Amino acid sequence: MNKKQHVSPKHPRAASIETREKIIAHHDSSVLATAGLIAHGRGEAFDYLIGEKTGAPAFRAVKAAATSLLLAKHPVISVNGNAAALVAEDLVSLSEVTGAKLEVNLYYRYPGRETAIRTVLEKAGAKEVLGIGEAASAKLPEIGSERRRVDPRGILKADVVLVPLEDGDRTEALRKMGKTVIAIDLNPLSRTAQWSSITIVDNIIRALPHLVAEVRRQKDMSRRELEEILHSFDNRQNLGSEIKLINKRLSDLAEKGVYIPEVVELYEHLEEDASKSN
Ligand code: PTJ
Repeated sequence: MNKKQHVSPKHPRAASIETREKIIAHHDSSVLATAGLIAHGRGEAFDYLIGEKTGAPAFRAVKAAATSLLLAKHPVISVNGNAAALVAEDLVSLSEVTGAKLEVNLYYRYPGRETAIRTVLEKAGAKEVLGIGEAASAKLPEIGSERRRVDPRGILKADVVLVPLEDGDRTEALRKMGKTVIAIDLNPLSRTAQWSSITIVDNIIRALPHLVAEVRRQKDMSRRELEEILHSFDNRQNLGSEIKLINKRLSDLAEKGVYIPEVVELYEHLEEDASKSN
């Protein structure tokens, strides 16, 4: 059991530390798998690379994802430990605005985790949660892990599945079954990001509110307008733009060396002092 640390709101990384505290607390209550802590750290590293903000390619993917969910006949939101820990309320809002079902689907289906996640979702307002216990009675082909267990009312019959923070195997299997897969993954190089139909390279904490807002914005659009949005989206190209964005950001940073304004100022003062003393 971990003791919650007090985080000063003045700390420059307060939001990031608060998120860590949340993740740790959910690990203590079995919502989060231990590997979920590692996955979170990997996500943080990629978030630094994209500048910890939603970039233009991610907004394009959010737009296409919203359209895809609105056009779907049987949309499903797959929920794992990290997603439930970080954005339970937003997942429920997304389910409400799109009519998508919420289904718990886990890599580490250890005793107690499914029900712990269901409790978190229900506390956030979910009326129905699929994929719990015997309800996950169907099996996806060619997957070695517990992720293969799905609910016949949910992922099995879904035409569009949103998979936040995945491991690539299931995304690959779902695509091979002809389903549209929307992923939210900070790593544009992950197998999930590469296999998905629409990849939102962004932190799930920022991406989900954008997605909910975008669905609301598109709700009154005609079917034709929606189909045009999907038609003009190219995931391969968009992933390329995402990698270029990281590349450019790193090149710019490499030029400057430091980017924190106070540190830049400090260097300028030191240079001034040095030139005065020469
Ligand atoms: O809850 P379970 O049992 O289903 O297990 C979930 C984990 C996350 C442990 C499992 O799916 C896993 O091992 O995932 P990976 O292979 O580590 O992939 C997780 C991906 O999510 C990585 O590419 C991370 O960069 C990315 N990621 C981590 N945090 C975030 C994120 N993407 C978006 N938002 C985040 N906050």
